[in-house]
Amino acid sequence: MVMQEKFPKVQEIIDSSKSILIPFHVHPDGDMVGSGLAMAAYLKSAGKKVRVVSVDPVNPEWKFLPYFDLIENIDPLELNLASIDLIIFIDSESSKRVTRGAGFSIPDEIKTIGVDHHKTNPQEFQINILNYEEVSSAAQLILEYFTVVDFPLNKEIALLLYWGLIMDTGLFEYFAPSPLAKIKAHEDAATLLTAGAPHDQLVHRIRGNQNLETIKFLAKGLSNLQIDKEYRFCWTVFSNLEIDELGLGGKVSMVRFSIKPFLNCLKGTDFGILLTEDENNFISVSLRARRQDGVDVSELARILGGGGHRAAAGIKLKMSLEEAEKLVLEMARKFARKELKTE
Ligand SMILES: [Mn+2]
Repeated sequence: MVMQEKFPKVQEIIDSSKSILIPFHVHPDGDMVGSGLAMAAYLKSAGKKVRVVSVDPVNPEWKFLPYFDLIENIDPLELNLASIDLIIFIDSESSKRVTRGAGFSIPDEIKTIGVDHHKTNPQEFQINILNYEEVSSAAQLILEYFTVVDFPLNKEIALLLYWGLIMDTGLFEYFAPSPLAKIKAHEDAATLLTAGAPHDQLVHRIRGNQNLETIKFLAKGLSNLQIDKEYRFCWTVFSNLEIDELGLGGKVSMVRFSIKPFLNCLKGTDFGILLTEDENNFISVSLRARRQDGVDVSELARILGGGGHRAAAGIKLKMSLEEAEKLVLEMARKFARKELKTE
């Protein structure tokens, strides 16, 4: 893979560092948590002092993941970085993704490595392991690195990386960034399964472990779904009030994923939009394209100040839900006008 030439340098930087920080991106997803913990396990086995911090609470349902107890629910902005030699940003396009507000300024003497698979990544770190064409998750880049540096995959590491892979690929039902990436996702899955990743157990954690609030959230989201037939998209909106009524106050980021598969399944649409008020008075906007070779929703995200992939992208807006809905629908119609119609 293209990135392998950078791996010796990554290893050299890790070797020369004693104390390493892994900050999770906001709304840490399965790829962030699986990849981050696998990297932490590797660093610990190499005798490093490791801190794993997350500005947002990590889904408590994921406590079964090995090394979960390493995660500290702390905003990296509150850390004293004096003793840190190296920060490894995983699944994060920039240092701004790991905190809120003004962003995260890193003293010059601290080294930085980024490991990411988002096309819109501006490569601001000292070493950028970025591949958005051949892989579908950060977990696969970590797997590639472990393979190159001969770090043996035990069951726990395989589980963590497989968790990242299946969560980012929606159990392989996703749109891969390229035909090669689709093949590689399955090849890497085979490697991780061979090393002991428990597929059935993990699928059960995802599919067979819903609570009633999540199902009601999904039902509400689906009943709020609207369609713009002219511009060929659908959207659904969640207010904080509706979220509170469902007993999900403060937990919406954890159940949002249940609606996402329905944003790109409607006949007569090219893409779908989900708007939710999140815990910190931001409006969180998720975009999903209906076809991999259809419209590029990362373009719409970019216009609105966000980012992501061709078929899955997102934006955070600092405004009221009503204003956000108006703005996003207006821009979506402008965007749709320029795009080719697909059936
Ligand atoms: Mn990811």
